Amino acid sequence: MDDFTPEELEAARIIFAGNCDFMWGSADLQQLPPPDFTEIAFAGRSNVGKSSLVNALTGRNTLAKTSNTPGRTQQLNFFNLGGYVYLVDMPGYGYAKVSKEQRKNWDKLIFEYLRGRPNLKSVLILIDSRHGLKESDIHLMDLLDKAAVGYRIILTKADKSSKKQIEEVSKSVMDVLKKHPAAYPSVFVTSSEKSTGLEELRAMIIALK
Ligand SMILES: Nc1nc2c(ncn2[C@@H]2O[C@H](COP(=O)(O)OP(=O)(O)O)[C@@H](O)[C@H]2O)c(=O)[nH]1
Ligand SMILES: [Mg+2]
Repeated sequence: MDDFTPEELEAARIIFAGNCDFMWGSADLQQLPPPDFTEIAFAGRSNVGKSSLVNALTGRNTLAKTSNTPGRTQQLNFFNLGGYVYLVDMPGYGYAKVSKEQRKNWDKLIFEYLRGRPNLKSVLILIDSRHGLKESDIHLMDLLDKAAVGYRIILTKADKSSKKQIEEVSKSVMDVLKKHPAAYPSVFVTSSEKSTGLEELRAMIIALK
């Protein structure tokens, strides 16, 4: 994990405690909000905890809709954090019960968004700390390498895994990251449930800005 000074942590805490409003939901690329601020996108498989992490970071339980049913968020949801940053809750992937047609639409929407968004600073790829990287995660990493958009790996649901499991998953993720040019070579461990790693993640998002 990255190191931050107490001042950086406090500044980030204040920003995240301020306004954060749902701005926009886009199911196609003709309707993106103007690229006025730096954007940080939350990507990952369905059910990995994207919406929960957006909520936990902003301290709002119902800002992003969470769900027990995988595959619910089908659009790009933009949240305006304090007029500084857009947080983007992305539609999940890797859910088995979608049609080929839906999968193709997802790929197209995501790839075009990733390639064409000038203010997109970084993509946070969320990985379940119990399961590690799956093929669909590697597919996204390849897309991001191609689009030359930087990304980082965030492990989620740390409260559900043992320390040993987290160490093993982190190590195997790091081995894969070394082969990916647009990846930042570090792994962040979080739990939205127990607020683990959230202070540092807030500071990291502000530092990326
Ligand atoms: N134990 C635990 N469960 C979590 C955590 N984050 C999310 N979940 C649960 O995982 C499920 C999917 O979360 P959601 O945020 O909707 O995932 P998304 O599809 O990636 O947006 C929900 O039932 C959440 O309550 C976490 O940190 N710990
Ligand atoms: Mg979601």
